[in-house]
This record gives sequence, C-alpha cells and structure tokens, in this order.
Amino acid sequence: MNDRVRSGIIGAGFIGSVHAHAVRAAGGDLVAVADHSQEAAEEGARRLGARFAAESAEGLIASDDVDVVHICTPNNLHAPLARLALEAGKAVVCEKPLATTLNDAVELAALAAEHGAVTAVPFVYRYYQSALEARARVRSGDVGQLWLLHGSYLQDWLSTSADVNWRVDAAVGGASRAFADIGVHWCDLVEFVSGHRITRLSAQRKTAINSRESTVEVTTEDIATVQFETDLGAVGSVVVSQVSPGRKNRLWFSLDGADQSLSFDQELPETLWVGSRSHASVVPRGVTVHRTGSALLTPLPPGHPQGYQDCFNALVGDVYQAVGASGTEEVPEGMPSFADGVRAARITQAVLDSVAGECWVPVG
Ligand code: SOE
Repeated sequence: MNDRVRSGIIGAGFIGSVHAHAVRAAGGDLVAVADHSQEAAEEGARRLGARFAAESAEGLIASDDVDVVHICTPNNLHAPLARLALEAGKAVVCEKPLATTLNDAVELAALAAEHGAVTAVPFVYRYYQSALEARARVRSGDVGQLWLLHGSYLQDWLSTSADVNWRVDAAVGGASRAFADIGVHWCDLVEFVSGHRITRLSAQRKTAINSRESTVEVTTEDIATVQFETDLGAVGSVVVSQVSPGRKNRLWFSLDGADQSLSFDQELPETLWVGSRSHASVVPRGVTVHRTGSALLTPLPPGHPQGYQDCFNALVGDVYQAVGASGTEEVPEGMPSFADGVRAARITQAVLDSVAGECWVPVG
C-alpha cells in the first residue's frame, strides 16, 4: 500500500462530494469516481478532483489502485456493492442504511469480519465534540442514573408534494424512509452518548403526502414516532419527520438523569445544555477534550464552529488511520462500523414490525 490511502467514490451526488472533501482532509488520494453512467462519472471525477472516472462501480471496486471504497449510491445498491468490495479485499465506507434488509446487513457484517476488513457507516454526529462532552459527562457519573431519553430529528426537505427523491420509492430507498434515513442517526447517537441500548419499542408511521409529483405510489413514511425502553432501565421516545416546515436538520436530544439533564441540538452544536435542580448552564465546545485516538477530531479551536463536514472529516480520518494501520484492532474507539449499521437495521426492522403488528416488539 502507498503511504497515502487511495480512495474510490461510487456516487458523486451531495453525499459523494462530502466524502470527497473528507478524503482530502484525511490525507487520502482520491483516485477514482464511478457513477450511474460514464458521462456522470466523468463529470463527477472532474468536479470532485479524482484522477480518473471508472467505467463502472464494479470496475472501480476491482481496481488495484483503490484501497477504500466509499459507497454513496441510492440505498438499494449499498449491499451488492459492499459485498463486492469486501470480496475484493477493500476497506469499505458505506452510507446508511448499510442495507435495505436486516438479513443483508447481518451478512455484510459477517463477511467484513471474515475478511478482517476495516468498515464504516457514517454515523457522523458521534463526532460533534458537544455530543462527546455529553458522553463523557454520562460516563463520569455526574448526570446520575439516566431514566428518560427523548428528542426528535426533524427535516422539511420533503414537506410538499413537489419534493421528489429516490428515497421516497420503497424499491430504491427501502421499506422505511424517514426512520431509516434519519431516525437511525438519532438512535445511534443517543445509544452512543448514553451507553444505553434500546431493548423494546412501539412505533407509529405516517405517510403525510400520499402522492408526489412523478413518483410511484408512496408507501414509505414521512413521519415516525417511537417509544422505547432500554437495557439500563430508562424509557424514552423520539419523533422523526421529513415534513416539518422550517426544520432543516434538527436532531435534538435530552438525556435526563437523577442529578442532571443534558441536551444537544445538531443545528447549534457549539454548546451542550446542562441542567440541574438548582442551576442550568450552556457549556461551550472545547472546554474539555475527552477523547484521544481520532486523528481529526478537534482540528478547530473553541470559538471556530465545528460543522457537519468537520464531523465527516473526523470519521474518515479514523477510517484511514485504521486502514493505514492495516488492522481492525487499530480501529479508534467509537468509530461507527458495519456492526453499527446492523444495529440500525435491527431497530428499523423492529419499527416496521411494531407498526405491522400494532404492538411492542423486542429489539434483538
Ligand atoms: C437527508 O435526509 C440526509 O442527507 C440524510 O441522508 C443524512 O444521513 C443526514 O445526515 C442529513 O440528511
């Protein structure tokens, strides 16, 4: 392997370009881009600054010039491409959902383990320093026993019938949309920060807009509400929506314990709110640094706002550190892997099962 990790990106849309910036920030060499057509691949390679446009996704995966494959395609292509990449001996960064079915996600994680591959699913909100501050405070015991975990993840980019996207079509995006696309981020972040695991849940789904311009019949949900219990004795709920006017990307949580409550808002990530019976404060990012091992976790001093792209850069920095060290044993603590992609698929399946059965269901 070169000194620089060599990358290939499949899918040069919005998220592909976020990955390309992160590859550069991590010191990677963006070698190739593939897309749905040769023309799109060439345009993407030019725009993202890759050395060449691959003739196909399969060609990019087979290339000896690529060490890490970034899968940034529509959801239904994640599993087949990730499988090919693992079989070709590559490290894989696969967008969420890892697969559109739980079985496929489980198989991919097993295949990755068999190959000893470095894998990642970009649950990037874990890299906000204020979220890490919350995690450290929970772990320190200051918050006391957590008994209520609650919040929401709200967007508005699908809130009119003119809003059309491949995610709306279950054949391409998967049976769950709002929950599988953003609800899983909330669950991942809250489990990561709190240390709790959701053990059973009861869910509702609602398709608010049944017919969208130039789209097949809409069967995927615009809204999901989930109430749950955890292994460490807390209860909680989350509201997920892609049709909440004015809410752009509002991932918000509150973790309420015996002594303190902590709350974090992805749209205002420079601070963590900490409340107790007698006092409340807003803690600025960077007052304490709790985590080591992530190459790019804190490139910005306090007062220089950390954003979504910085989180992405940190994730890819972790992946490339592990790839450079050529071994999963070197994976930095907290880096989200295919195992976390399986966890998200399990919770999504439980949401679907709960709605179908109109009952509480266990989360495996
Ligand atoms: C669109 O809903 C989207 O880009 C998600 O797919 C991402 O995972 C989330 O981070 C932001 O919103």
